[in-house]
Order: sequence, then structure tokens, then C-alpha cells
Amino acid sequence: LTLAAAQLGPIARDASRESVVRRLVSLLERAAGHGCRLVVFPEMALTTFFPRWLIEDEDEVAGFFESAMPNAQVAPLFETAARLGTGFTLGYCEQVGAGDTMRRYNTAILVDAGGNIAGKYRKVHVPGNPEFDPALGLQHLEPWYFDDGDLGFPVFDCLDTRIGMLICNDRRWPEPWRVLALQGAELVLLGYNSPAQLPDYPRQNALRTDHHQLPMRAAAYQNGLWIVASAKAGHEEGCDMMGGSCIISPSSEVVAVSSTLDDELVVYTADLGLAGEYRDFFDMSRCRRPETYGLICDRRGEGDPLTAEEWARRLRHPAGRDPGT
Ligand code: CDT
Repeated sequence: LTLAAAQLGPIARDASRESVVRRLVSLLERAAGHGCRLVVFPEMALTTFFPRWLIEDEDEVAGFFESAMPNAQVAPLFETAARLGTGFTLGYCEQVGAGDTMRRYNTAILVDAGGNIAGKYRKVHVPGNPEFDPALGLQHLEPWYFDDGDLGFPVFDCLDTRIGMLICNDRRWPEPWRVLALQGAELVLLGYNSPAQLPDYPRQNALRTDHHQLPMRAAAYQNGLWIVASAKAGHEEGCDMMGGSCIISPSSEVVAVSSTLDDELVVYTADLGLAGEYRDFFDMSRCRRPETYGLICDRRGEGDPLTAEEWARRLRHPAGRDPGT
């Protein structure tokens, strides 16, 4: 199966949907020209990464969300997929309902080669702070804007394989990969918006690319998965975002990687049979011991579950920072 990560360069805060969709359509057409049948667009591929700001103007916030998918502005992407017979995944900000019952999710959809929505995932591991904290060098306010995903980690039959989706921070956690593998996923598609530097954790800066690849390489190997990871990259509204879009084999090898911080296609023809080979090697059905893994589901963190208050405090004051200052 020929796959592409369709990395995006920066998207300006005031970029119109039409201008962004034109970029996506161009990448999809180029990917089809390379024989790709499935193209992975980044997390929040229709907008700038607005959770870097606390925006109090509700009209502006609402403007970053889609309440229907497809909609008139995004329709050309779906039409192009159907015309070319090339599926895609798209990350976007989803609004469901209005008023008191409104929910907002960081969402990805899987669109098949006929241009039809075949699956949806809503980001479970929503990272960052629930409120603006002037003590922080980097604001990352996803919990301010987004509800936790409520769809679990579903797997979809599409393009003769089984596909799961994850979004950005999800990749750093071992659990979702395993949950997808236990449902027979062979291919996991992931979009991300990751800052190139973490001013509040400067010792991690030199390791940013390692910390991006390491969990995915381990997940690919431990679960027998092909992984396609697609970045929103480059200097976006004053913030440097990582590139490094890549395709990872079940052998744990990074078999293709982007070389720019702009719109770029990373293409690779995957032998999906390799997923089965690594599954056979581990033989999870015989060797896993779920009866000994109960704590994974019983506890959120080390020791007893955190209270909501402790959780909020921890989010506001990363390790090493004095909560009193
Ligand atoms: N978009 C996203 O999930 N980004 C996170 C950054 C968290 S920094 C507070 C990531 O894991 O890359």
C-alpha cells in the first residue's frame, strides 16, 4: 500500500479555509501522482494551532471549528479524493451541538478512496494547561478549548487493511497503540503539532526529535504496526513547530522522513505483511498476561488516582517549578 504523510508548513491565524484546502488538494493530487492510495494530513490541518493563545472572543474561537464535515469549504478535498481514488485522514476542530450541550473535540477522520467518511477518532490525551499561566514560557491550552475524546480507540476496515488513528500527544503514551493492535490494526495514522522547543523543560530541547520518534518506533515494533506521522511544521505565528513527518515500519525503522519545514510529501510503499510477521513473532495471544496488568486501568498515575485538584495543580505547575511562585 503506497502511503504518504502530507506535511504542512505554517498556517496563518487569518488564513482562509479556501486557501488551506487548496494546499491540501494540491498535496493530494501530487500524492496520487506518486501512486499513493492513502494520504495523512496533520492534526488541525485546516487552521493555525490556536491553542497557543487564550482567545476570549468566542466568535474567533468558533471560527476555528467545523460543525459539519464535509462542509462547503472542505468539499473540494473530498471530491478530489473520489476523483483520484485516494483516501486521506484529516485532523480538524470539531464542534458538536450548541449552547449548554456543546462539545468541542480535536478530531481526525478517515476518508476512503470513494471520498466517503469511513471512520472518526477524537483525541484522548489532550495535553497542556486548562488555563493561562503567566509563569509558563509556552502556553499550550488545548484543555481550555477541547473536551476529552469520547470514542475510545476505534479501528476501521478500509483499503483492504485495518486502520487506527491517533493525534499528536497520543503518540507518547504506550496504551493507545496496544489497544489498537488488540483490535487487529495494521496501520496507524497520526497528525501532530509539536513545538520544536519546550522553554519550560529546556533539558528536553536537544531530544525533541528523539522523543517524537522513540515512542512510535517502539510502538511499531511492540505491536506490529505501520505508522504514518504527519506534522504541521515550521515557523507558525511566532512559534517554531517540529517537522520530521515520517513513516515507520513494524521493524521499528524510520523508512521515510521529511526534509523541510514546509508543505512536503513523504511517500513509501509499505509491505503490510510485515505487520503480521511481527505479530507472529510476539504471539500476543499466547504470551500476554492481561491478568497481571490490572493497575494500568485502575490507576491514572503512580500511587492512588489523583484528585481533580491535584491534577489541576500539576498541570499548572510542571515538575521543578515552585507552585508558590
Ligand atoms: N498538539 C499536541 O498534542 N502537542 C503536544 C505538545 C504538548 S507541549 C505542552 C505534543 O505531544 O507534541
